[in-house]
Amino acid sequence: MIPFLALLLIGSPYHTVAVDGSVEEYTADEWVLTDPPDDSYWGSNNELYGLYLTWDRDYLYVAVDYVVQNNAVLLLIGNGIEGVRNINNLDWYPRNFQFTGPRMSHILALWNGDLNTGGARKILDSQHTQPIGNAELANSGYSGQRGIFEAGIPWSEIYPDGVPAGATLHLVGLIAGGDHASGGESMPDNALLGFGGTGLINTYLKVVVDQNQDGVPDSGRSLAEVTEVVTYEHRPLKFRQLLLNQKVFRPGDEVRLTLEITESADVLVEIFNDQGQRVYAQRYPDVPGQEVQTLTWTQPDWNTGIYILQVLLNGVVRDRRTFAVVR
Ligand SMILES: [Ca+2]
Ligand SMILES: [Ca+2]
Ligand SMILES: [Ca+2]
Ligand SMILES: [Ca+2]
Repeated sequence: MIPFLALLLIGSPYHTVAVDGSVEEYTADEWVLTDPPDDSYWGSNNELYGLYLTWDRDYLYVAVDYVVQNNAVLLLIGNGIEGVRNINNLDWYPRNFQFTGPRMSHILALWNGDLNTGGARKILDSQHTQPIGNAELANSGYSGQRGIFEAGIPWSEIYPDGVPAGATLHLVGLIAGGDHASGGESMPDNALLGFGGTGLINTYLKVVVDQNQDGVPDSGRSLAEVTEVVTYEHRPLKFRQLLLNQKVFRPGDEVRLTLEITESADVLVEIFNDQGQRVYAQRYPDVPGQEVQTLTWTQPDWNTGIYILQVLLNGVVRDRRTFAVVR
């Protein structure tokens, strides 16, 4: 057994592969996900077949085996430090997916099998992305023709402040429609991903990059040892707490809203007067779930009257509080 195990470890990270749209160089061990060839909503022209992954000291290498026609292929990566749980408001490949568990910090995408319309970007916040510097990209697919979307991403771009001890990635591959559309195919499979509406993602490939916690991507480890498919519990988005600090305000008073929600969401706070006119609106993108948040602002010089404060989560879940302004 021991010589056999030793053999298995050969060819595991560090392994430098050519970013050329071919998966020939990957070992069987680096073929980390196999997805059914017939489980896409769209049928055989829009399928994910598998994911290959390895790394060397400087680069993470990923390769998506896919076919698409008039759809987008996405590979989302969460670095475990930062990112978003809703990618529908991004300035690049916005799609109607929400992520339970890890936040997504990097996105690789292409449209209709064409890398000229694609690339690799870092997700800065719920609206902004920026191209990953020095990313190597290659694609051998065409519209309706199976191929490989392969990328080499510098660790220094995934972890600009250095690889953290115990670094762990989460990845999920998706096929989606056009801007703000959802999807009908994922790898690993996601039981909550239907078609249309918001695509709920809670199952990922988890990759422990630094198991020995020394702040350096590990070498000499089998990918099978450090990868697993994990599912995080999806909690329906709702309010746990919504408190307004006062029932009656005077002009100049600080308004303090205490908020706790079950899942991370975009929060829109609006105030309406008793004529139904909106007199205040403030958007807070990607407010974390399961944490008490305090939002404060100063009451401007409004008229005496009764007002309704409305808080809207992801544009769908709402709650309201009534307050008065006196002079
Ligand atoms: Ca290759
Ligand atoms: Ca598939
Ligand atoms: Ca699938
Ligand atoms: Ca290490």
